[in-house]
Amino acid sequence: MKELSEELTHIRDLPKVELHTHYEGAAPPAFIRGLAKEKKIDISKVFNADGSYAFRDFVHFLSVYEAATTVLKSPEDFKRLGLAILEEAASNGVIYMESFVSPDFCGGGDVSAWRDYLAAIQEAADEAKRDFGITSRGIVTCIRHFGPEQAKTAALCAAETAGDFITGFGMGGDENQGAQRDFLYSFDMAREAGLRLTTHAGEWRGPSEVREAVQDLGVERIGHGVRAVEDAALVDELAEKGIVLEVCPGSNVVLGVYPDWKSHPIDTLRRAGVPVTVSTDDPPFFHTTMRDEYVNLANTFGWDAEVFSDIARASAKAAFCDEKTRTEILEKLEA
Ligand code: MCF
Ligand code: ZN
Repeated sequence: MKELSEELTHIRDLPKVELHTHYEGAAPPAFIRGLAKEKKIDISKVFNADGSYAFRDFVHFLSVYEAATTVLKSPEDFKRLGLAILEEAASNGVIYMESFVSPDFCGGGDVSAWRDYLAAIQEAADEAKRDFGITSRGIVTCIRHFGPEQAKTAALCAAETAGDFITGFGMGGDENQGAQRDFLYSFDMAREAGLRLTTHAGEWRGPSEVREAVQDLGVERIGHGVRAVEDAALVDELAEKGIVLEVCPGSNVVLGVYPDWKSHPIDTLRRAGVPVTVSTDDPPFFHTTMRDEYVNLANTFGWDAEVFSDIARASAKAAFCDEKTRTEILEKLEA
């Protein structure tokens, strides 16, 4: 491996705030393989010969994700996974992390079962805070291609457990199916329960999808949102309203939203005044870490430590956490 310059080493090691990761999507392939072996479940199709996750394109990625998730059966499995994810993130300098968690994979949308899974997820978060110094929160997420009816069960789970740890509600999945407004009932229920809102938009569909996410669902953050760059008026609107983009450049390049890092619009959006943040999405799937994202951004766009510090502060300001926690994160970033 090429040695990093002093400046790049400094950038790589900066404290980071990560707002967009999917709980199961952060599972190392070896972790999933180990559970599959323990439980004697054959998910060999999920892996390449070299042991990495195998997928051809976005739609295939979604089905491989779901297949990998079938080995995560008990609350205890989710606790073990949580500890593994948070330890890895902390080793990349992440001091605060938000994860999408889905009742669909944790009890199938049943509120009482969800409470058991959530208790295990929270135990992992508490232990990781104690042992690795990383603070975390959960965003309950409905899955777009599972449809609006199933999303209502996720929203109910979210509303019933809204509090110190579950602080947001969101939507991921196949953006090419249905419309944002089909999920209004669920987003309204979550909003009424006091949850903060985000949704994946403008990853596969263009600017109109981002506009609909803001106008129809009233979200304050957008997962990805990068294709907003194709509409100058929308870019101005996002900047003016301070709508935060949870940008995951490595994910976009691997899934083929953009052919390479140079073509990625994160720098254009940032220069236009849109609040951009940086995340890994599903790091082992996309062969990335927060350190890799930082180094690639510095190499591609010439960003210096000041740009990354600005981004970390903007991320802390956009975090779905209480004000005391936000102050603590901001203090850690300054230190
Ligand atoms: O951000 C990436 C790609 N775009 C859309 N959705 C997802 C991504 N990673 C995971 N997801 C979805 C997927 O449907 O989120 C769900 C998965 O089943 C998990 S949410 C805990
Ligand atoms: Zn995502």
